[in-house]
Amino acid sequence: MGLLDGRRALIFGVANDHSIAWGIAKALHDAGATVGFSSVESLIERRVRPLATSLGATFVEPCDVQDDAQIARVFERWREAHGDDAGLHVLVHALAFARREDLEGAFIDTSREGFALALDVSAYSLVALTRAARPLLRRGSSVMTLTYYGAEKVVANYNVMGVAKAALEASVRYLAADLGPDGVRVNAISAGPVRTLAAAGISGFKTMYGQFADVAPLRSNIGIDDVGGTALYLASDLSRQVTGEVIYVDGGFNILGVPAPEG
Ligand code: NAD
Ligand code: 0WE
Repeated sequence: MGLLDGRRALIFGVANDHSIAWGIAKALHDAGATVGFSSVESLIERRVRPLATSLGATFVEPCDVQDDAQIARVFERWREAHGDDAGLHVLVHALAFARREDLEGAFIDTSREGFALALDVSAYSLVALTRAARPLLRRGSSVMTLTYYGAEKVVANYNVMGVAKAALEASVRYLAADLGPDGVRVNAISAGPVRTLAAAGISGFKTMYGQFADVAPLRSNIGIDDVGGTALYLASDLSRQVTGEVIYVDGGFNILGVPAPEG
């Protein structure tokens, strides 16, 4: 008996087995959910398919979230695969993108194109995916996304991604208000730093990652299975009256103000 027996989840954002989306997929699958995956075309056969197969998943479809036609196609394929009446109980949005040049140097130098790209892929895509999924969502369905503390406070180099995550978190609240009357919940998980592909090569990430474990109240880094646990809570009826929230999986880092004096 699992918390998600008989439920179907569609997960966007698996790139490899370090992805936060993969930690979430494992947790939902372990709780009894049927999981399906969508990712960018280039990752599907080599990266996503083998991982999907290991969870017994057969639904694996490409989608670049910048393309409305590709978004529409994923949900058409979902209907073909599961039937017109088959609901989607859990929608996981775990993707983001900004130009690398916009994740270094000063935020003030962000170009119009770089700003639009980051906001389109990292924030608008949640709105577009949720709207496309809406006919499949049922009373009790749960939509979730991934965010980061740089939405709220300045984190060096996070720059335009911080602005995109602020838009994403606000979008969670507006979507929660739109879908609440249908019994559909929308929430965000604000994760501490994780060594994923999206963190690779970020200048200063390694130092920040190490310092995080020194100062976070729980004195440890977080992992994708930790995010999976909170995702399972958000996917299940355990969180049935929780919507529009940002839930932190960060060892308490976000509560800190002035650090304790040395010694
Ligand atoms: P990841 O690189 O494993 O995943 C990012 C995913 O975004 C990849 O699968 C990539 O293919 C996908 N993506 C990028 N552009 C896309 C597009 N146009 N269409 C479809 N998919 C696209 O990295 P991750 O760290 O697991 O990131 C997942 C989410 O978690 C992101 O929203 C990220 O901002 C967030 N997050 C990450 C951390 C961290 O420290 N790694 C912390 C907090 C939140
Ligand atoms: O949301 C993120 C990372 C998102 C991301 C990462 C990349 C790297 C490769 C978006 N776009 C790109 N584009 C690329 O070309 N995180 C929360 C991880 C992260 O990224 C940082 C961080 C942290 C933490 C960037 C600067 C400072 C801290």
